[in-house]
Amino acid sequence: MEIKWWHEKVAYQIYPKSFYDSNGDGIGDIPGIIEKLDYLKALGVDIVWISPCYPSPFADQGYDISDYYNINPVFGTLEDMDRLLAEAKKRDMYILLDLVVNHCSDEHEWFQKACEDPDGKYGNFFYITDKKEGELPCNWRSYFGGPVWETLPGHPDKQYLHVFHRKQPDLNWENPEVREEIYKNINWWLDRGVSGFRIDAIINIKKKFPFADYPVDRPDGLSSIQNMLKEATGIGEFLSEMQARTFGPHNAFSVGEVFDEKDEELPDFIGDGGYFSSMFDFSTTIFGGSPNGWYDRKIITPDDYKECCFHSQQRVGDIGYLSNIIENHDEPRGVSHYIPDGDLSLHSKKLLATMYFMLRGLPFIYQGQEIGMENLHFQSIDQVDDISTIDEYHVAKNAGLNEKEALSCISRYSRDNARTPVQWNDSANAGFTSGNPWLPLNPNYKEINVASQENDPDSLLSFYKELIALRKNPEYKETIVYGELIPYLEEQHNLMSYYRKGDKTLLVLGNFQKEPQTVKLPSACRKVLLNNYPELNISDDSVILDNYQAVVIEL
Ligand code: TEU
Ligand code: CA
Repeated sequence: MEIKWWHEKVAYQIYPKSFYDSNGDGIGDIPGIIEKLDYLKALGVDIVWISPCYPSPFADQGYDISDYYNINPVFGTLEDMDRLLAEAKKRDMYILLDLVVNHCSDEHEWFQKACEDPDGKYGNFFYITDKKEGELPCNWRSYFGGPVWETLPGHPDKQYLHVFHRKQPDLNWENPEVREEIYKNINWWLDRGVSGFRIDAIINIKKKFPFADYPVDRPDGLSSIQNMLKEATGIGEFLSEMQARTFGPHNAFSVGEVFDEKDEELPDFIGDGGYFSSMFDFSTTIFGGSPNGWYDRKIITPDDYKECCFHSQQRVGDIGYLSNIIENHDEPRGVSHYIPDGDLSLHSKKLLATMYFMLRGLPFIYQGQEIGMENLHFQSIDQVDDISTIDEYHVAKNAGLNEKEALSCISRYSRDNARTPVQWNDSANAGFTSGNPWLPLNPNYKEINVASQENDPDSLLSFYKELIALRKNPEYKETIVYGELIPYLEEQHNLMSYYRKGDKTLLVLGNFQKEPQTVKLPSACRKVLLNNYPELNISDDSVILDNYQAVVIEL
């Protein structure tokens, strides 16, 4: 694997609406990000990915872009963005933007023009078809519920395709003019000083033609998009063209939101000269998923968690470099998701942090994760803002769940869990805003907040700093960044342990349960590099790990 500038880094995701509000309108903004750059620098972060901050009607929180060349006034101005890029540069930090090009907003000029003249140039920027009485071109279900087809505004005889919300019409990647527009925009941002992109929903850009029905998989009579995607071939032509025209020549970093790729495609996606620099490992986030919806998901256990991580690590090997996460803006909070109910504690949060952070790959921290922010417990569906959660609530109710049951399933998986504002301190609204926050805060901010953890050497925040410092320690960097990952005692229940082997041999051990657990050692420990307890009960050939104890030792 060719060595690149991003391999040794640590990345952090900002969801701008909920990060930090500088002007009291209740919505986070770019000046707010600038104010907190020193906080991120002190944490040890190098790369910052900012979820969409472009003009948008916010039908899907900015993942519906109406102008690719500007900043949403609610977040600031283009000058603010330039200032952010300059301030980041001063601190040796790198800014990534979100590239949302499977679709744009229905309020984008292109779509407006397509509605004015569906047979003209812009009609061909989208997938527009003639309507037939009582019949859709195909039975695909949009990700947010209902058919992917919607009547074209002003044209009752025509319809357009949207795999997400109806306010997110899909762009027609088959049209070279569309691709040119996209590359032009990417290069425009890269030339402005952006270091790369996180690439949204990218596997959806290649559709299977002609439009056809797939097996119905829910009572709504529709079929999941995934059923179509499995049969759509040829995405590689688009992705390699994009790489060659944009990221490649700029030596930019790109991380793809890629799902369902086959083993044999991995070198094309993330091998040397692949479509992307990296892609997220979603194996733990999608675990237990059901075609029926969230209400029917299997709850993940520590053993499942471990198997998912090891499986991804093994299939990627040294073909490329995964980006590792425990949460993002589409997921519940990692600590609430992966730590069994009832076991949440400072120790278990530190264990989870250790387990994923020491994997081979680029670790991403999602805002608030470093202080252990937890899921919100929804009292009613009226508290929910997210369109995906509202859809899943109805899916659960239509399947026969009562209100309480439906609410409990969406509470577990809702995207809004991760979208509540960052908890900066214990003052009103957690110091996030001096106004009214756009989404309610998690009421636990009095206990869980940055200020209370900043000067506490035992806090989760301090532990994240230790993890990052270990990754950057010149003595261990080579091993942690590039070393091979080999599972150890894989069969031992509720134990997650693995070697990292490079010029050193490290062993990462985590007792994923409350009861103490004895673990045999393959050889004597030379040095304890990290421990979420003050003590370690260790001999030459074994160690007894306490309640959710996690350690990294050198052999
Ligand atoms: O998500 C893509 C995606 O595949 C979603 O279906 C995701 O699995 C779902 O949101 C879970 O409920 C990306 C963005 O990350 C997401 O926020 C956007 O809503 C979506 O694309 C559309 O742009
Ligand atoms: Ca604001």
